[in-house]
Amino acid sequence: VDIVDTGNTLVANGLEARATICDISTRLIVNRASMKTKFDEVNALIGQLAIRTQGDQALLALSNKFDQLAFLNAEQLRVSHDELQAAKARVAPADLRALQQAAQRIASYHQHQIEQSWSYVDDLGNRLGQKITPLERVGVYVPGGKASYPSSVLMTLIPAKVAGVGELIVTVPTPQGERNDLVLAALAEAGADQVFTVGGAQAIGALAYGTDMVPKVDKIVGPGNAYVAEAKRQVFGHVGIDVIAGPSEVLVIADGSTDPQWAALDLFSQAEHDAAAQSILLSPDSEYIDAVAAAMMQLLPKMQRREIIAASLQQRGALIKTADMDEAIKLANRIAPEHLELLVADPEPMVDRLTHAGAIFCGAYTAETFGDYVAGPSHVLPTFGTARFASPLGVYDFVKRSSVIHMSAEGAAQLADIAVPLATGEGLQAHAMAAAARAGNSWSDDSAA
Ligand code: HSO
Ligand code: ZN
Repeated sequence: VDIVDTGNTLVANGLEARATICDISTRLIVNRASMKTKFDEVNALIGQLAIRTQGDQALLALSNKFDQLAFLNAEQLRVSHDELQAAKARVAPADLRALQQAAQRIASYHQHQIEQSWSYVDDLGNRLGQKITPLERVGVYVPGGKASYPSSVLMTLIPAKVAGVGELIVTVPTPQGERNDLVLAALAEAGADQVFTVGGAQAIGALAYGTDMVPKVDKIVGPGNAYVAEAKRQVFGHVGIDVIAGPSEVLVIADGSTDPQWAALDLFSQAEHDAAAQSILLSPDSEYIDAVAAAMMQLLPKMQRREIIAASLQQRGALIKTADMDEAIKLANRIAPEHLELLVADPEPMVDRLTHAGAIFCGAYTAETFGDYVAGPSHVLPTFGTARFASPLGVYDFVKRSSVIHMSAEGAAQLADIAVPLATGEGLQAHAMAAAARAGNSWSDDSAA
């Protein structure tokens, strides 16, 4: 698809960060980073060849290999509760307080998501209901290395805790054996039950199938790289999973009323995560677009992660002039972004019209950063257009529902009249007889006819 470039401005020209300014949307829609699948490699690691057959032996060997460790036995991959507490004690008090305050707010938000069991009695005296049960054991994958975020620990474990999950098993890779105190402190704070310094597909395999050391879980949640995503896809069905995560994205819709620097910083916030991350601005106001572009140019050289920001903007960024706000809304729905920022004077009426977005950030003061850390909702969100069918990670991901049916004598008598012909129509005689018996009727071939 062609890029229609207005040619008048290129963002940060000369600073190697040219987000294209264009009139149409097609480019960015096709320009999402590809989701590479690693089917064969992952299948070999977790499949018949390794974790499933050799368990902890394979886990140890693969962790030593991929994370450059030199452990002699698998138990060394475990992080004890004492170690978690020790890490917490090493964290600067101000940082610990920030973690705890964020944790508080995340917990409060998720309290609102708690779903209650319910039941009602119908006019025949039958009780019908739905019972909510938390999952017994959940595995949480915490990314390691350059994307090791204590905030993500809170954003995954706290919704699970609020849901009442019985046991939380966490895996976090530690390349070169480097354990991140803030991550461990967040794990202590959020109440992880068992923690293993294991990553990649092997971590997912261990959680899904269990080893002597790592307990088998019922569901695996949390973001990870392409190997982790593929591994989750492969174990799905044997265990539950949340979503297959792709690179992070922000789409900003602006009417020109917000300080262009604020918009520039929000676009940078997403870009600084990863060269594959995507930041897009939509605005009907071309002067505003130029002002944001100018702000980006001015800010970029001062950014510590300017290389990553520049790479992300160059590959996937775009500042797009739309005909009007309506077109911006239509495009946003088509893109179904992970994060949608409305830097507009009156955001509320727009929210109703936005159907596909992981999280919607309303108004000039709502930097995505607040959502990333402290507002309350989980920052684990559907990426890659999956907001068309998926939701943010939430309490509902950590519970399941059971239907509950309690028939009364009268209900059985009445509903047998419906069940018997349906069962008979399906050729299932025992079904028909089981219902007829409750109605005090002996089932006969006549009633079937
Ligand atoms: N924006 C990221 C989450 C994050 N930001 C973690 C900072 N730390 C993906 O939603
Ligand atoms: Zn972020």
